[in-house]
This record gives sequence, structure tokens and C-alpha cells, in this order.
Amino acid sequence: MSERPARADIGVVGLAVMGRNLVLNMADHGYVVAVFNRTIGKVDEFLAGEAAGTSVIGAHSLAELVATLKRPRRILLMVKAGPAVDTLIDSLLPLLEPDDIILDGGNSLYTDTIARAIRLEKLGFGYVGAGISGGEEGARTGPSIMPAGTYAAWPHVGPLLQDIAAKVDGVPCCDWIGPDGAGHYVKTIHNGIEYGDMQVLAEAYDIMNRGLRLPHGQMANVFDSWNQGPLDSYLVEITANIMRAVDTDGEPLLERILDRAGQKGTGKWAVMSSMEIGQPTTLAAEAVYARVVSALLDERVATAAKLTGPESAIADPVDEVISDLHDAVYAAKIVAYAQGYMLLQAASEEHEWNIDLASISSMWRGGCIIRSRFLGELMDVFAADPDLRNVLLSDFFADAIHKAQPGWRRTVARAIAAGIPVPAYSSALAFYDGYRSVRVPANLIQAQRDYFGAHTYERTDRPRGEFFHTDWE
Ligand code: 2AM
Repeated sequence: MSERPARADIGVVGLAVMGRNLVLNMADHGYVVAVFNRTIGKVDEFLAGEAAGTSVIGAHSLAELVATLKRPRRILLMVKAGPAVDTLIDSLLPLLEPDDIILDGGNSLYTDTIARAIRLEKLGFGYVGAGISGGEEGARTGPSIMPAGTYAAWPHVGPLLQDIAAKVDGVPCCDWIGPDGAGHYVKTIHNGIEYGDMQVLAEAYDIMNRGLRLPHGQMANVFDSWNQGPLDSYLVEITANIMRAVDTDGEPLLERILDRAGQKGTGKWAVMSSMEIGQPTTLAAEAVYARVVSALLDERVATAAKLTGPESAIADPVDEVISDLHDAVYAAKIVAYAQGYMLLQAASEEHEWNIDLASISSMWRGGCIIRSRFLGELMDVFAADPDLRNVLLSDFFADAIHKAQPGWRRTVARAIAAGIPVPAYSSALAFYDGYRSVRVPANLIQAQRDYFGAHTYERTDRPRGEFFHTDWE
């Protein structure tokens, strides 16, 4: 191809659906975007198809892509997370000059992003790891974008990222998060919370479906009504729509879908980080494990013939069960976010990211999968008290969980009696009861540790930091 003037505002590498939709979104906002893809045929396909008639420029090599870019050059990688990102960085570096900026918009592991940011900053380049949530539709019409890395790059990439992001009350769902891997970390925690939100709704479906045997239309109405109150959210909205969807024969489509949930690993990463940092992100963990149990499909089917339990029927009046269920969903959701934010706070302190939880809540209000009214309320409580140590300690959410508590407890009790697993509601409740306990039975754990391993213990009647050992035998 012939020499071209450097007129593109940004280059995008990777034309899978997220990449293509982000490019089209940028073009809608008046940006000139140059694109490249490893399988070059996809570049031409894109230009002749979806991108026809737009300002998008195709490139058949990375060198050609780089040659079309204005300086400082901005190149967004939208490729499969993992070694592909490093391969591309290695191929791009010899073509770039100091102050050029590489952005990674994939679902990269935050520790990889930390290492890449350190390496590129040392070489004089800008590196931005941006978590992007909202799925295909969000990418096309306005996702939530969580960028972090080289702060000097922010003035060069911020306006574009904020232009293409979702807006709530005119505020873009995108702001600078902090250094190196902070953006990808925040996206990971977003996904851990998303796993929890989804599991919480799946348990509501299970109770209404197996426990109450409600028709799907009625379940849809319940989710619709929840969407008018504090549970107002994208996930509740789509759940109502899913309840209403029918197969070609008019029967509920949902019941034809294999009960086997997949996962790409970001929920697991959130839980692994919680284990490393030492934060009780139990609800996300239960949500990951619930997917793992679902995947044991053949084993479950075989086991069902052998292991018995109660009849999964709930005899209480439907209105009472559903009203309590609403409260269980709400309370478990509050706990899920409280736990997610505890983990964010702890990680922020450990990595010195200085993450602003009001700002994160604001960014999550729109564009992403967990967007909801709830996040606006979280934003408000953190804006009112930036030093708030825990969501549960805000007057707003303490009051909400107190009001929801009786129905939450009744829901867990009913589900357990009926043999319907509710790991999200019950683990949230166990956390809540442990977190508010002056005394937990860890004195026995510590005594056992001292008994078999001489690990010593502190005493209630002595100052902290003095350690004792008993010769138990
Ligand atoms: P492809 O179309 O050539 O497969 C999602 O898989 C995106 O990441 C696709 O655009 C894919 O390119 C790209 N991708 C995956 N591995 C890659 C690699 N090692 N180098 C460059 N692009 C890669």
C-alpha cells in the first residue's frame, strides 16, 4: 500500500466482536480509527461490511497501522488475554517512539498488566490497562471503561475513552483509576460482583420455580416488579425478559437450556485475589463454586438417583415467600458489594493504588453488566463519607439490611428445609452474622492449633501481642 498521512486518532489491533464494536463506537464519535488484525482477511471483511462508509482505515501490517497514527500514537489492543498481548507489545515496540501509548482493553490478569506497565514505562512509553465491561452491546453503544497505568497518558486517551463510554446523568462511566494494574483489577472485582449478582438471581428463580412451582410468566412479573424498586438493574431486567422467552413450540425457552454454567476465569481471579489478600469475598466464591457444581452435570444426574433429600416444595403463602425473597436478594446483594469493596480497599492499600470507591461506583452505574440504581446509592454513600470503612456501616445500607433481615433469614430457613441450595443467601448471612459478632469460635481453633502444633495464643485477660502456650496433654 502507498504511503499515507498520519491522520488516525487511534489504532485498534484485534477485530473480534468487542474490538469491532469499539471501533464503530469511536467512528460514531468522530474519531479516525486505523485497524489491524492478525488474520488480515478480517480487516478487509470489516471495511467492506460493518465499517463501510465510516472513517475507519484498514492496515495490513502493524507497520502500516503505526504509519497512519497521529502522535503521540495510541494503539488499543483488543486481543485474547495472555501471551498474545506480550507478542504484540514486542512487535510494536520497535515501530514506536517514546511517549507513544499502548492500551490493553482485554480481560488481562492484573498482575500481567502491572509487569507490562513497569516494563513499558521504563522504556519511556505509556501503558494503559483498561478494564472494559458491557459486553458486545456496551462496546458498540457505550461501555463502562476502567483505565489505569501511565498517568501522563491520561490527557491523550481520556477524552476519547470518555466519549465512547456510557453516560449517566451526563457523567461518563470512565475515569482514571490509578497506577499500573488497578484498572484490570477493578474490572476483575466488577466481574466477581457480577458473578454474585447473577447467582443471587438464579437462587430466586430456583425458589420460585422448584419451591413454589410458579409459571414463567408469573416469575417474569416478579422480576419486573423488583425492577421498579431498590433492585432496579440491568440483570433483573434481562432476567424478566429471559423468563418470558419461549421456544418455537411456545414453551419456556429457559427450561430447554442445559443447567451448566461456563466461566472464563475473571470471577475465579477475584476469589483468588481475595484469598491472597485475606478478605472474606465469600459470596463471589460461592457463585464460582455454584458454577463448578453446575458443571458436574453427569455426576449430579447420577447422584440424584442415590442421594435423597426433602421434597423441594415450599407450602407457605406465595406472596409471603416472594416478599421475603425480595429481601433476601437485596440483603445478599448488599453483602456482595460490601465484600467486593472490602477487597478493593485492601488491594488498593496493598498496591498503593489509591482507588476512589465513589468514582468506581459512578463508573459502574452505567454501561456495564452490573449497572443499577444500587450503584448510584453506593456512589452517594462514598461521596458523603470518603473514609467509610465498609458499605454495611453506612446509615443507608445498615438500615436497608436491618429491614431486609427477617425476610432474608426466613428465606434461607425455607430453602434449607426444602432442600433447595441457596449458597449466595446463606453464605452472605453467615458472613453478616460473623462480621457483627463480638466473639466467634476462633478461640477453639487457636486452642486446637496450640494443642497439635504449639502455635501459641493470646489471652482475653492479657494485652494483645503476648503469646502463651499450654502443655495440653
Ligand atoms: P485472529 O482473528 O487472527 O484470530 C480475539 O481472539 C482476537 O485476538 C482476534 O482478533 C484474534 O486474531 C486476536 N489474537 C489472538 N491471538 C493473537 C495473537 N497471538 N496475535 C495477534 N492477535 C491475536
